[in-house]
Amino acid sequence: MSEKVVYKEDTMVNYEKPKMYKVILLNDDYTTMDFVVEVLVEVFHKSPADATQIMLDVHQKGKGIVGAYTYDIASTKIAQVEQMAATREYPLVAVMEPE
Ligand code: TYC
Repeated sequence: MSEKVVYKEDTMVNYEKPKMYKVILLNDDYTTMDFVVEVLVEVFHKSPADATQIMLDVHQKGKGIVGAYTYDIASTKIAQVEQMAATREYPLVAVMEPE
């Protein structure tokens, strides 16, 4: 006797990859190099060596990609950069753009 399996409910599965957003750090003339490295380590979980390399790259080129994240995570990290910069009165800015 053959048996048929019937699922009571269909399950919708989203196979789409989430849209990713690049977080871009902008150079300025006033934020100290040490503070930028501190932000990259604390907010973006970079190693001190990677953070230093990214900071120098931004310093030389004017801007640089820190990483790519989902919209919510990128927004949160940008707000954390803004908060840390405001507390220390530095003009450091990070922005995001779709990948
Ligand atoms: N240009 C800054 C200085 O010479 C250092 C700096 C690097 C600032 C990266 C911002 O995103 C930045 N003190």
